[in-house]
Amino acid sequence: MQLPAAAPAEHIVRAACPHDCPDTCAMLVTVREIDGRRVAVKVAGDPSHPTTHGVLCTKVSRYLERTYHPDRILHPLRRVGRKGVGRFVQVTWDEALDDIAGRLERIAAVDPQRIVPYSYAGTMGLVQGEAMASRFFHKLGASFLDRTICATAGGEALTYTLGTRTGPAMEAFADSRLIVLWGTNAIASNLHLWSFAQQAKRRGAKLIAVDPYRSDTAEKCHQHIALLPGTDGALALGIAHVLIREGWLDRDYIDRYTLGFDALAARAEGFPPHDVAQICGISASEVEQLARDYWHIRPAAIRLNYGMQRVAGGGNAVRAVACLPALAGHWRDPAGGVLLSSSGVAEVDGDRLYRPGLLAGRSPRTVNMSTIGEALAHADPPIEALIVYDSNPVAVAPDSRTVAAGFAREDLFTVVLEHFRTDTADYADYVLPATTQLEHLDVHKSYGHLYVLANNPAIEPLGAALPNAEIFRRLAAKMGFTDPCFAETDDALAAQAFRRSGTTAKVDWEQLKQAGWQRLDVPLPYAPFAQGGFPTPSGRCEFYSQALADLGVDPVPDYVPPNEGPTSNPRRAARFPLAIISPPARNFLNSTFVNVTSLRDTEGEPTLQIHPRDAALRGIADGDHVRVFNDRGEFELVARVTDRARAGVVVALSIWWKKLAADGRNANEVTSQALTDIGRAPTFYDCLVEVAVR
Ligand SMILES: Nc1nc2c(c(=O)[nH]1)N[C@H]1C(S)=C(S)[C@@H](COP(=O)(O)OP(=O)(O)OC[C@H]3O[C@@H](n4cnc5c(=O)[nH]c(N)nc54)[C@H](O)[C@@H]3O)O[C@H]1N2
Ligand SMILES: Nc1nc2c(c(=O)[nH]1)N[C@H]1C(S)=C(S)[C@@H](COP(=O)(O)OP(=O)(O)OC[C@H]3O[C@@H](n4cnc5c(=O)[nH]c(N)nc54)[C@H](O)[C@@H]3O)O[C@H]1N2
Ligand code: SF4
Ligand SMILES: [Mo]
Repeated sequence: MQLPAAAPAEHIVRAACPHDCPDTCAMLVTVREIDGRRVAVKVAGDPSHPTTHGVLCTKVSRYLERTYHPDRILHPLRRVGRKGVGRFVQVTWDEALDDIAGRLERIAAVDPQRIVPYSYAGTMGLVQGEAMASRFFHKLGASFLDRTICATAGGEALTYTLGTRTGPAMEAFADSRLIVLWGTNAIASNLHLWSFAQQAKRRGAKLIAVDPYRSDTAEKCHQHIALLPGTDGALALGIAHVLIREGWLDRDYIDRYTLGFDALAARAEGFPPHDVAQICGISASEVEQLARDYWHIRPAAIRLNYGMQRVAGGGNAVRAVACLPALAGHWRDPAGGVLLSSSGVAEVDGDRLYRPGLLAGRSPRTVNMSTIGEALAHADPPIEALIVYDSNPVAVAPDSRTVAAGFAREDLFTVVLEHFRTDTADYADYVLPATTQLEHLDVHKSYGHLYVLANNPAIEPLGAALPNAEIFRRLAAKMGFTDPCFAETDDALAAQAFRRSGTTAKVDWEQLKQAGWQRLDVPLPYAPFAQGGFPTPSGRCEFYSQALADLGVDPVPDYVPPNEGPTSNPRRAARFPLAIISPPARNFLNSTFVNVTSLRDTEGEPTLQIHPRDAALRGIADGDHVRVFNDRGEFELVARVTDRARAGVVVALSIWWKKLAADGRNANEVTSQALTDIGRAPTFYDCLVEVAVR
């Protein structure tokens, strides 16, 4: 850990928020010298950073409460009780790592693919994320993990259409005249984009939310289109239908920069507003009006978020929406187009950072993290060891009963790197104490803006905690991995994170550490597709994708109905008539922060928002304890009878720690392991249930 040797009594450290959030804020940490120790006394947003604007969200404003939490795991722990119970004894690092290395070596001697990493975005840092970890697993020859739990349906769909993941700059939303917030509760999950949308609103822009739920964000928009979950593809094709019918088309843009207009027009022909209204559970005039606004109010920007792609047809829906700006010519303006993710812009040097060369010609099987329940039960060869870091699968993975049963297998060896005793840590054979963002070094790109950031360590690691990269470095040493890349420091890892070409050509790690953040080398203003230039195989915006056709997927976006809905599965819908969605709670970040008391107190308790009509049909009154169930499982919450939930849809803001809920369960008891049409991703919001008073 490189800290200045003689720090002044109080100083500011430039840092970055590590969380899985598109805003990737630049943070300033105030550090005070107390009794010869550095203590972080304040975190704040960097006022000079153009998207952070000096503001951190409520969650990360409490980062000190999280870091100095009395429940932090500060020493390695070995399990002594039954799996799931969470009884551990403290051991030394050497004891833990010797035993872990021995166990992994014995399994690897039979077949290293029986060892599986399980990680996601607990930290988005490139160093503490996968850098040393993937070197370790590559050298070992462990199974690959397909990291699909969040974004691959939309991310891949967007890439098939536009060739990459980018869109208008976050700041540009201030200049939009029409903003469609499509499947996003930006106030909760994209606060800084919301503040640019607010600026636009003050200048007279119209804001429209497309969301089954009247979220905090939808409530503050001029209009809210409350469609049924999983029907967005139909709505987007309905808009295309009207645009084409009315000739509201940028013919020049379509001719020069798109591929497959006729095929898309033929498809959209089948989605007249009246039919779309039936599918989406809205009115035909809402479809007509949205299309009219989308053509006449310019510039028009769509903020699409991952909430709308967690359904069977999530990939096709994202493709359908992503075609709209090209039809109407909105990409011509920096404040127009569609933003799902900007993660394609910064160019990570994967070969140097992750060293796939260590595989030395082996090509291990791939395990999909979204079906980990199924994989733990039936994978062949079986999974014998799981190394979990930056993730809490027992709380966040779908079909939780199956997942928990898998983690409970006595013949499974599980190591969890964590800050806290999460639901997952309770199943570990070893829990290894990891540092938080204040205690380690990292480098960050963003999926919501166009900057890279440095995270300088502010304080020494608490207790015996170690950064993830150091844990994998030490484990590599114990396993006898002597390749020089395992000796590289975190600083050296950060320095090789980005390509020395393209948008990251000018990123200099020494400078970045000093400055805290740097804009990627992209034009200002940023209008990535103003003159086409789509990095697809055809160089055009692909309404028609040959690459999808080659995979046996429909090459033209279509409406793929939910797996669990009245049309696709009427028998199931008769038994379980309500669709449940479990989108992010404002004061949690996935399952992170649920154990921070002040934030949990603000969220209160797990609640189920239910429409008065649906409540009346079941004799449910506000405040009743209700049971939500289907054939996969059940969980309990307190009913909130409110028309914020549209009829037919119930809302359980998430993701609660199971053990902090009264019944020890959360929304993933009822979600399924079914995957999306594109991207092999989970379908959390494609789920039918019934609700009853307990
Ligand atoms: N406070 C907070 N911020 C977060 C997170 C968090 O847990 N809490 N999670 C982070 C993560 S991991 C991610 S991936 C991002 C983005 O995460 P997203 O999942 O996009 O989250 P939101 O934008 O909060 O909410 C999505 C919205 O989509 C709506 N929705 C659900 N189903 C459908 C549908 O079928 N169609 C449409 N149109 N809308 C639907 C929900 O009602 C909700 O209002 O947010 C990140 N930021
Ligand atoms: N029902 C339902 N389920 C969902 C969703 C939903 O909307 N509804 N959303 C889905 C989405 S979008 C996502 S992205 C996933 C998120 O799932 P996960 O990626 O598992 O996210 P978290 O639940 O926040 O868990 C991250 C864990 O990493 C730990 N961590 C943080 N930093 C570090 C570090 O530096 N080192 C180590 N070792 N650990 C660290 C945290 O303490 C935390 O326990 O959940 C998915 N599950
Ligand atoms: S969670 Fe998001 S909004 Fe909050 S501080 Fe981190 S990056 Fe910023
Ligand atoms: Mo996510």
